[in-house]
Amino acid sequence: MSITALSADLSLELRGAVAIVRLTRAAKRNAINDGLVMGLRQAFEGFGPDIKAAVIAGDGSHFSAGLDLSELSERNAVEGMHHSRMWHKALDAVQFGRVPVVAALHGAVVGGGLELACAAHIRVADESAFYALPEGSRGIFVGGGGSVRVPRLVGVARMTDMMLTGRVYNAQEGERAGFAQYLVPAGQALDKALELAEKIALNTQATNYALTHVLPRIAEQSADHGLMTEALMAAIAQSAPEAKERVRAFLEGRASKVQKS
Ligand code: 1HE
Repeated sequence: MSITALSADLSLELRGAVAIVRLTRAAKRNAINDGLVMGLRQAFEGFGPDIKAAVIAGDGSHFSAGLDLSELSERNAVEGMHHSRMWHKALDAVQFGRVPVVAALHGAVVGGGLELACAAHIRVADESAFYALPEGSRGIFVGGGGSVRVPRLVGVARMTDMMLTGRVYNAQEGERAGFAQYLVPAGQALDKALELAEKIALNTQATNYALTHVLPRIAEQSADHGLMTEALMAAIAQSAPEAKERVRAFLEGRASKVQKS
């Protein structure tokens, strides 16, 4: 295990094949300033082939309070465009990087913090988590990919309501709505996220690639194109020697069965 401070506000810990990226700006509730955005991009673009899955988490009592509002007032419109595009590149590095990413959520998951969480592939929340898009009441709009990713997770109507009315979803409501795929007791989100990441790290490279890079593209395609892309990906995945060995292991009674949960 090794922990590296990537900056004053971000750390990287390696646990075998799993990387844990932590926001370490608890005093400011992990509000995301420009340095943090760029640090996130660097961290997720920097994984080598030994890293097979990642977890993103926040120190302190909240996952993230979103955009660092103290930096907002200094930008004109064009700078605002560049700023938003900088977030897009960073969160694309999370979503379309080398590895599946599990977000461990607790406390505030709001604004840009929610946008970051939505760039992960799986979200695990503990009972303290709450979700909001306070941009609406601050007179601004999402800029970190939220208008693309949030509706894909929970629907346009929910996002519109959250931004127009300031509605806050608690942890239970958030899980029902689809923000989180797992809901665990307070304080257990990171452990659960790590457990999932360790499982994910054991998948074949092709499976993890298909799920993180190909499935979201298929979801954007017409049914006809989607089915063709699916067939191509299925053929690639099943032709890999690791896939053949895994199927053989099952047929020879060497692999686990699917167990009722
Ligand atoms: C901040 C920020 C921030 C806290 N930028 N400094 N996001 C928001 O509108 C959410 C704003 N934050 C909050 O509603 C609350 O801080 C929390 C519910 C998240 C946490 O409350 P609490 O009581 O635990 O902490 P606090 O006392 O409000 O904040 C502690 C410190 O963090 C305080 O600074 P201090 O110097 O007085 O100690 C706060 O000012 C500071 N802080 N949140 C800057 N967001 C890509 S576009 C995305 C657009 C958005 O994300 S807009 C939504 C922004």
